[in-house]
Amino acid sequence: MIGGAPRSEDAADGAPPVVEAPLVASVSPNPSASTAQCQAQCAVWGVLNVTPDSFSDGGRYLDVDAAVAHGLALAAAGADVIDVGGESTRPRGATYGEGYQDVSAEEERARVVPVIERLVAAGLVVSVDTVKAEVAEAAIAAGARHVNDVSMGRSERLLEVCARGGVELVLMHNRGRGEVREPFTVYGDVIADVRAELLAAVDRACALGVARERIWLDPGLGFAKTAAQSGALLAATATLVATGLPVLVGASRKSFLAALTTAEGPVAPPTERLGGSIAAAVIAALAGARAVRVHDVAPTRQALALVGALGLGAALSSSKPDLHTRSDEGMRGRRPEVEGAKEAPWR
Ligand code: PMM
Repeated sequence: MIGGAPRSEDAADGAPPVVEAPLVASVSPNPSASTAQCQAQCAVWGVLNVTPDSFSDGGRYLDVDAAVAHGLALAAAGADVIDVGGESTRPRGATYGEGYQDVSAEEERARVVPVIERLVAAGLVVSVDTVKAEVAEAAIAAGARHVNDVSMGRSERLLEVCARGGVELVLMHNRGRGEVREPFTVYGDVIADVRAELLAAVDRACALGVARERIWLDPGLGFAKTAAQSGALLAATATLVATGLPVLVGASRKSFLAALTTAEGPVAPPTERLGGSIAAAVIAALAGARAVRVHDVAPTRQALALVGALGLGAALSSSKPDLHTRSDEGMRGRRPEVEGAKEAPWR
């Protein structure tokens, strides 16, 4: 059964135990694939939302003990990084109605810091999913090694905190607060525009002291994008990989997976989108993504192990870095302008 209980407790379903790392194939079906190439190159980030209202798991891990237990279970299922978030990013609009609830920095910090401290103490690699400098700073002090910023670097203070902390920074493409409506969803060419806006954010981050080699790109599937736009971006993952920066893709359980695969009638709820989620992770890995952010770690891990075992994925992608080609010049250091859009209220 998909959904219901956290996937990391899948063994309770009677499923055979998932073979964990090392993800090195004992056979090499692709004769040109070396042992190194058979190593799975796509890491798995497990989602841990310490929120009452996230779209797929809201309210389940608000309690510190429950959150820590789930983080440990995600790691046991094979997650390389646990991404801890204390504020829902659920976009407002037709799909999720009211969407996110604003959370003060104090409240968000109180939700995530005790969880991060305990996961770090247990030896796990932790990311904090936040747009707030104060939360990022406290999370880094608690041992977080990555800051996952779904506002694409809107807060200069957060970028400075990341620079000082020397952490890895994920810049996720976004506009407004991810509302899936015009003007946010208006693109000339969604793939080129997302790439250009991300690279402009990279420049802003670097100008504030973040080391370029610590920056990751994320297309921000489901944020300020229609289902078709998210699908197009997923299919074009290689375009971001070609920038030479590591790419993280978060498609897990998102509504576009259901929308693009449902001809008529109601779409599947988040917990019934496992097939699409795994397909999306494999598509991203085959295109060279370096990590996928998922709820269902064990089955994703197995799917990516197959990609690695066949010698496919990032190890075989031979794309040359094309960061800052001339066409990006105009975007450097600028924030993307979305006509008619008010400055979004990220704090
Ligand atoms: N999606 C969500 C939250 N944080 N972070 C990154 N980097 N990429 C994503 O696609 C992303 C994210 C929303 O999903 P959730 O509510 O299940 O956490």
